[in-house]
Amino acid sequence: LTACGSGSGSGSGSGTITLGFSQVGAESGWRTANTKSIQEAAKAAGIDLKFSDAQQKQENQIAAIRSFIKQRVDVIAFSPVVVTGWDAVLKEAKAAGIPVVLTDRAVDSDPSLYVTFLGSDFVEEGRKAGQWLVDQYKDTREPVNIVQLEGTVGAAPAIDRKKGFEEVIKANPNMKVIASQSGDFTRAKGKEVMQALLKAHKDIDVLYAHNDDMGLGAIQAIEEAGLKPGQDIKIITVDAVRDGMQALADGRINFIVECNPLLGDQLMDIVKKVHAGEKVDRRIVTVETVFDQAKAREVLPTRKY
Ligand code: GYE
Repeated sequence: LTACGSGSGSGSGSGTITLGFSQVGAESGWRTANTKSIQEAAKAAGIDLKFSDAQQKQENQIAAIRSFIKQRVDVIAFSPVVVTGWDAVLKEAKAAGIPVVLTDRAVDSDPSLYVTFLGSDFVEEGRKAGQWLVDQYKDTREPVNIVQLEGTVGAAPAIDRKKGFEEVIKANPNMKVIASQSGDFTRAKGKEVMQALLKAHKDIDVLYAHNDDMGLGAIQAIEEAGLKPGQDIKIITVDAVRDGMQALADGRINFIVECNPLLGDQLMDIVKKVHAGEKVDRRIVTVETVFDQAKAREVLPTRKY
């Protein structure tokens, strides 16, 4: 017999923790930085990382998680592409006795099906974006026409960034979201959707994009339409990755709400604790800030991602 039923994960017997991680994809600069952070942190922590890229498809994530269960990894972590549809696979992990840690994005499953959720407060990010806009236009009596580029349909950051933003801009009755469409968090889609929006609406004052990449794609569309991003159309984005920060410093974006992708070290700490049977907080919120153009110029030289 070759099977060694140690019962404690994929067990080489060396005591090394095996972590199965299912990543959303490689859709944005944020995601690339997040992946790098997780891979580097696993290495530094001596954790054996089995990394799987789902290419933004839930079915791929479910297949990856099932394969981790089959391999009997010690801990499973994943960043769920969308909020719904995880009950079955989470129950399978639970039945197999493998703890699951959520990172970055939330699910709507019963919280007893996972140990903790490490990531940002996306509603708060949306509120910060909205608050900046409300402050900018506080003396304006004319209508402010806003277009919104939403993230992936059904994804927690898309749902929540919209919610927080729309909640706060209600304070100014002049502000109106005249169009809101998904750009799937990618630069290419951001450009494509913005091209269509520019054709359909001649009176766009503000663009709120749920991430830097869609904002950067939209900037190309705006420039190709002969308009000046940051001036003719004010632009707010979320993430604060290097390319976004550069555009902010250059005056083509007006404001960025930070969303921190460097979750690797915190994730590995959680994995170690969970594996050791220690208690962890059920919700761990990332600490984040906001950047205007002056602040972007100041921090850009030392920005890591
Ligand atoms: O803002 C976006 C990425 O889930 C927080 O996903 C993450 C988001 C991030 O594609 O750029």
